Amino acid sequence: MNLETLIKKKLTELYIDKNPLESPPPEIVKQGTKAILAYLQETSERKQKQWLSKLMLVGEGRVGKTSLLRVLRGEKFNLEEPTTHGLETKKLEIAHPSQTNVTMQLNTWDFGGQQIYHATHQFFLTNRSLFILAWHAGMGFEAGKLYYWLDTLTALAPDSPVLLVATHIDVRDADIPLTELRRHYPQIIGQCEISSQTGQGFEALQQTIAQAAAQLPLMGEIWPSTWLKAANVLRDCTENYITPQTLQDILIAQEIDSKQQPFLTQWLHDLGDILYFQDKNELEDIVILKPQWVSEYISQVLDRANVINSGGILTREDMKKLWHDLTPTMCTLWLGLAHRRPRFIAP
Ligand SMILES: Nc1nc2c(ncn2[C@@H]2O[C@H](COP(=O)(O)OP(=O)(O)O)[C@@H](O)[C@H]2O)c(=O)[nH]1
Ligand SMILES: [Mg+2]
Repeated sequence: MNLETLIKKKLTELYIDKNPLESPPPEIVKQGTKAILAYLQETSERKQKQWLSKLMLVGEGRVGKTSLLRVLRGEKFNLEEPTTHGLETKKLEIAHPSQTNVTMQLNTWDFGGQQIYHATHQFFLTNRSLFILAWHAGMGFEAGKLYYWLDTLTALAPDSPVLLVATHIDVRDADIPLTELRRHYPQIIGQCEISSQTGQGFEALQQTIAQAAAQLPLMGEIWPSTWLKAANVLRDCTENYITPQTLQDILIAQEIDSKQQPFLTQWLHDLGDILYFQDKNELEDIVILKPQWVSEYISQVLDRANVINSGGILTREDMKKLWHDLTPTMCTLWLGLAHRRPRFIAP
């Protein structure tokens, strides 16, 4: 008897929660028999492993984040690397540390670090990613504000591994109380010391990233073929943002039923394909399909001299002027966000 017949006729209770199964994923198992069966039915037909996850680069501005990504990608180091504005999203391919012929793909999010807007943290620093927290060995770890960054990551991405990376070791050796830091912040998985200029330390960095990436929750996950198709439809959408209702309509058209939808959208959120905060009141009315677009908006605000001059406080009027092309719903959303956390950190 095939699975479908079982579901229709006989099988109504299925207990698999204490089994050491690789699949279904725990979030599906938690939902009970119906969700498990729906998932199994999907994956039994056609399924595919996806070697995908997300790598976030954080740290102060000019410490060498963009440069280290360039070198990891095999691109040339640029001594005149221009400052990153907003958020740069790209991809990094890296060989799996133990599975032969498997290339993992990391969606990399590289932030322009010198203009940090508090509200962007709750937007962008999503959980279930690998974080690289970079600091400049020549300037010292205090200038790198490691405690600030580690506290932020502990609050917003408590389940994510954090790899410290000391850059510029061609200038000075890395000096840091690593044991003490690791005691305080168990998320730290270690530290790599590199020079993007000389290439020193990159082999170890590559290996450490590969080991950590291979253990990320979504890495090597089995995707039902309908989920893959729906994910690609969403990736190809040209809109910057849509409503949750439109998202639902798109997914229904792709044969993703309402029980599966929250899981698929959570995966896409964790991978950085979309930003959809299903459990945050002021953010749950919008699905952002182009995360870079949000950061461009925030950068516009930060670049405005009057914001900087007034100590980083943005008035409601400023905001209306800046975001005049947004729909009223979007405006309300931004205003709500800004009022919750009305201060910017000065450069
Ligand atoms: N000597 C040296 N210069 C570096 C290194 N990494 C980055 N730089 C330079 O430091 C500056 C800032 O680097 P960038 O990658 O843009 O920093 P980001 O703002 O953190 O992305 C650029 O001029 C880079 O060329 C390094 O390891 N050694
Ligand atoms: Mg940069």
